[in-house]
Amino acid sequence: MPDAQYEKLDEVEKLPFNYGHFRRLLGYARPYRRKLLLVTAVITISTILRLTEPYLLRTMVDIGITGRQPRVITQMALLWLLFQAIGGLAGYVRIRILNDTGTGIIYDLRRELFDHMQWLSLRFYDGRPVGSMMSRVTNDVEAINNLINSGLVTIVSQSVSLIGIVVVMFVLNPRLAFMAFLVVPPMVFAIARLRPRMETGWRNVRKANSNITANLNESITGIRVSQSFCREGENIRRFDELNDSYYRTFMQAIRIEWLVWPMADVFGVVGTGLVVMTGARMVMQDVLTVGYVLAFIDYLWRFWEPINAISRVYSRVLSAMASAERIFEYLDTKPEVLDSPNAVEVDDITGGVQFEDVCFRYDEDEPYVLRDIDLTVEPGQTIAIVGPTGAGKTSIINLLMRFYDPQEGRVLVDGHDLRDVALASIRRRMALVLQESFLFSGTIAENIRYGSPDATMEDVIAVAKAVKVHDFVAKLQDGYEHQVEERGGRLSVGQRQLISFARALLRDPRILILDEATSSVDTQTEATIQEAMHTLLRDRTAIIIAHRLSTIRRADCILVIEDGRIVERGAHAELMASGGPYSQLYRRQFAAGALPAGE
Ligand code: TTP
Ligand code: MG
Repeated sequence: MPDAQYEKLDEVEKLPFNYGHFRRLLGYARPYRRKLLLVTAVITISTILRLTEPYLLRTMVDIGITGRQPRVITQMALLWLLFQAIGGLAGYVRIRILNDTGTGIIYDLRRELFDHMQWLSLRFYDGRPVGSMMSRVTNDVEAINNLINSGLVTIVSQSVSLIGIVVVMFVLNPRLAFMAFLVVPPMVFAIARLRPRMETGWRNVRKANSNITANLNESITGIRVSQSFCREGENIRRFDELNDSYYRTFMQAIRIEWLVWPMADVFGVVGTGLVVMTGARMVMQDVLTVGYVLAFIDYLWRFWEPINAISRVYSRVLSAMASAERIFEYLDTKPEVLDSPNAVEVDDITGGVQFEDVCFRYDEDEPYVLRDIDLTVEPGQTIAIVGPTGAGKTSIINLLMRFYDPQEGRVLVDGHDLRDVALASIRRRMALVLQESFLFSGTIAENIRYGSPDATMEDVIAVAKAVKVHDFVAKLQDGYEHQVEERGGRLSVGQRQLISFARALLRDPRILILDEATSSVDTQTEATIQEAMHTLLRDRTAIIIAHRLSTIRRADCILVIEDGRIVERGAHAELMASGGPYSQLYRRQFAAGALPAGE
């Protein structure tokens, strides 16, 4: 994989915290707002109860101990126990509800993301590593759960705690409180200065993570090629680089926090020192009792806890924000190929296909791969497309399936411009066999039934017989229930292709599109496929990128494509007689012994 495909880490240090994304993220919590309100209430109550502890301590010291009233000591101890018990119960409720909402939000978000990605156009997929896309649906969504599950609790409980403490401290003694909070402004200033770096830091961590997944995916998928070319060392080197980059970005992001926590501690100690000094003097001047000063110092320590906790959670919020940004980027990508608002539903089609002056390129800054393509296929006809590799044959099919829209010209089916009809209603009547057949993990029967879920087992067997794959399947131990591994791993390429034929045939399409793979079959299978093709083509419009002479000869018209243009068209005999590009191609490709027996 060229390194350019990996996500670039940000070098710019200042990127503003995106409140829009934050609000949008909160939107996902909306369906759970009742539960979240309940949690907030529970957390608030237990936090407030905890805040009474220093005051219980004060009462115990000033009234119980100094005033020699043992009953007050017992009362305070019992109260304290009770509050602890309530706190424990609140904790249980909190964990239960939050796990529930957190997982619920993951569920919603993943589903939305997956749904959306199912509709995205191929152009979206063209330029992105699979692993990096996977990473958004897995890791990034997970990071958001982290935010909800632990981030939210911390933020709510610690904010309540913070506000409570500040209020209590000022109520207890404004002068001491003032001393204690002298250190807050410089601290806030320092954190505000560090924030942009923290944000960039966490964004980079997510990117580095996604690069690892992208590399991993490709390494695993391509392991055969890697091993056969002895690229293990090089692969390890590349992975090391990415792994290293993750290590570095993470350390960079976390380094700032190493600064923040001790800094908070230092500020805390200074504040406490000020309070102890002022408090001691006030006790000696009989302005304040010892119990108050003790309670005050206790509150002050508790004051730093939320500050610490919130600054720690802040990094998690930033990390989740980086993830949210990545998720929203996908959600905001509109499918390019989209039904127009007044798209016509097509009931049935007869199967006529037309290309009118079509020009097409995959990317705006790349050259055209198809130029001035004009062609008409009458319903029921078979058209063969031939031409050298890279000529644009598969691209023609990509347009006919409307995987992409052409930049110029029109593609019509039954006289409807593909851009004006409901795509599903047309695709329903078309079937495509790809150049590289793709099977899904599942049984053979499930794979054949992929495009026609309602088909019965009899139908499945009938099409399998028609394309001559039944005998092979019947020989398998578990027959049609045989598990095909991912991408059809346990089947031969030819077997996979036959199953793809069956899958296409079962749909009984009006227009059948075949992108034949040349090399993958032996002569035995070749003969089998020829027979299968015969069945496949009967009574339908067929557009076939053909490498087999038998198919080509049977075609009503042969199109010869070179360099994105149709250079010749006509029936086999005609083209042979004219001695043009086709006859040359024919001689090169078929006459040199590649001709199947009997042709
Ligand atoms: P294809 O249309 O794939 O060429 P082909 O099907 O005639 O070749 P083959 O016989 O080998 O299957 O490609 C035409 C050009 O378009 C080629 O230069 C590659 C480019 N291309 C893309 O840029 N993106 C794509 O997704 C495809 C399919 C092709
Ligand atoms: Mg091709």
